[in-house]
Amino acid sequence: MAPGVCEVRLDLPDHLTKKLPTGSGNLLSPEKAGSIAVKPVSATPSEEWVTLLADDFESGFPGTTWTLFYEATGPYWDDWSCSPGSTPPNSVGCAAGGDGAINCGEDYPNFLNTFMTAGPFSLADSYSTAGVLECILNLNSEIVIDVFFMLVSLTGVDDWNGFQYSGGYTDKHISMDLAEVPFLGNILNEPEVWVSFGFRSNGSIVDVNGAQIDDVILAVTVSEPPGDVPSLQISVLKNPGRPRTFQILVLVTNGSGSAPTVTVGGSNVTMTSLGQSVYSGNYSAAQAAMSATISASDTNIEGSGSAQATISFQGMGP
Ligand SMILES: [Ca+2]
Ligand SMILES: [Ca+2]
Ligand SMILES: [Ca+2]
Repeated sequence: MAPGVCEVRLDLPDHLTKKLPTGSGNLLSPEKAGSIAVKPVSATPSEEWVTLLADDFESGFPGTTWTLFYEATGPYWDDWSCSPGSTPPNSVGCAAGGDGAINCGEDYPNFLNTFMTAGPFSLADSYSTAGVLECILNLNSEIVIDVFFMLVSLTGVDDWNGFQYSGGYTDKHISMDLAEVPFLGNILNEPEVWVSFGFRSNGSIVDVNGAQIDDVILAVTVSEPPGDVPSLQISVLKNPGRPRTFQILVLVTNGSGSAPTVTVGGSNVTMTSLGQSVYSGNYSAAQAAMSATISASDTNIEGSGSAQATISFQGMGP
């Protein structure tokens, strides 16, 4: 990750003022959203993408899409004309609306605490193998202290997870991989997903404009379901120098897309992707152990698959 970016998990404080979007039933079905001819920047031409949310902020804000959260009477996220972005003239700025709203070129205030959220969006209608949340970010903020957030939640109320940014960014394309969301992991195929963008400042030192975003896109690829449960194959590489330390390799066919769950004698082993549906993790057995049983499992839309393997240390001596 770039400097000034880190993973974050937070709840929205209960005391914030909440302003609901106009209208009701703001769930955009893929059919409805499919008329928006926008693909994520990271899409390759061969993939079929379904856009669940695409907002260039040229049709009013917060409209029927966004719920606003903010301290007392503001300021809060609102549309304005400031940085050109990729779809001028409008973006949304973190202090562009409400009491104490700033104009383009002015400093954001201390103690700003405002979020814009949208959802729920269903990622479960199609079998999704990839998905992204993206936007264009312009940011000037006190480094580390005053931060912009890009978040997702499975409840829409709390447990927001994602990334925080601080410092300076100009027309920066940022994205979150929905198969690897911080703290949540793979959220593809979740039936309800909310997205949020936020900004917070502390009691001293501010900068010009704060955070502005444009061209928010939430999109997933669609493909045929796997048709079968995952199947897993375990291989073990022993370390000749330390015979009870071994590397576990798991090949997953029809997998969920995230790392399989692997345990040895009930202890979890952290698995990382080596690509090509192969995952790797290391385990050290106790010196007295005569054998170790490895269990691996994974779950896709069709169900779960698992595999077991037992390796023996007999005859190795202490
Ligand atoms: Ca507005
Ligand atoms: Ca725009
Ligand atoms: Ca500050």
